[in-house]
Amino acid sequence: MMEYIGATGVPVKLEAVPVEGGIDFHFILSFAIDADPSGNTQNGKFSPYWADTLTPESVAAMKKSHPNVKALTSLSGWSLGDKVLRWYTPDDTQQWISNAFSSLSSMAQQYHLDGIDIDYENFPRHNSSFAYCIGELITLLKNQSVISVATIAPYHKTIAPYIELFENYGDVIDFVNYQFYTDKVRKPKSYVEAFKIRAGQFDKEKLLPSYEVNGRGIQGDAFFDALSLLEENGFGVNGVMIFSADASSSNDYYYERKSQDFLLNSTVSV
Ligand SMILES: *[C@@H]1O[C@H](CO)[C@@H](O)[C@H](O)[C@H]1NC(C)=O
Ligand SMILES: *[C@@H]1O[C@H](CO)[C@@H](O)[C@H](O)[C@H]1NC(C)=O
Ligand SMILES: CC(=O)N[C@H]1CO[C@H](CO)[C@@H](O)[C@@H]1O
Repeated sequence: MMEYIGATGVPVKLEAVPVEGGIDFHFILSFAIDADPSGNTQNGKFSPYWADTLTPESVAAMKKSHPNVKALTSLSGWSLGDKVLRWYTPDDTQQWISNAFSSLSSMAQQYHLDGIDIDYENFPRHNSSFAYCIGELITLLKNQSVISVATIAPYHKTIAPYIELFENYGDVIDFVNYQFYTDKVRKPKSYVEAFKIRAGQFDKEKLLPSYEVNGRGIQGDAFFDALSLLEENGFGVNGVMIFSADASSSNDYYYERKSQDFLLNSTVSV
């Protein structure tokens, strides 16, 4: 499981989210941003901007009570306040990588993080530094055993830079949290078609179906019909990404419960 949490500012709590044993459950603290509170970029120095209810102590407690829980932070996201965030080409890529490595290492230690997710959503025209900087950053964080998990979160408009990243650094990328809800497919059959397309662009074993709670794309139990249809079409459902816990508290985490049920059922059936 992949669960984004903390992006909207509501006082969401990790322990409110139902977590089953037997599945790796990744909480993705949203977001760590290379910017000061006014949105000025900091040359790779990332700071935490998730809900302040998600404290280091609460992460430690959740991991202690649920050994299958892992904590990640997602880099960037769409915006900070009313400022839209974008990838920018650092003047000195080595300095950017080094600053990102140090700031994320401190954050990982403070918040007991196991990994990072990459969620840059806007790119300049000349974007070739993205794959290099992010790929080298993940490689270094893994090599120095700061993190053990790395995921990426492309959507239909950001496919090109993420494909470049995946082609060059796919070995260090564990899962693709593709935002299927941005493809606006609402029926199980078209969901499977969309999955096929993205599976061809990334790696079908690493690609996870995703769901936006109270959001865009497929909604309600049709999502679970889509998961079954994926399996019937020979796509193993190796996990589910949900955006986000902030919205799920209003429906008692229905999609988290049912997704874990689905994953446990399919594990049993293998
Ligand atoms: C880190 O990189 C060095 C040099 O390439 C390599 O020898 C070492 O095995 C790597 N360690 C890990 C944990 O990947
Ligand atoms: C999991 O399996 C049980 C027992 O067969 C079934 O009742 C339930 O609907 C399944 N859950 C999902 C989400 O498929
Ligand atoms: C290297 C890379 O990712 N280049 C892309 C930059 O963005 C344009 C569209 O905005 C793509 O067409 C390029 O492939």
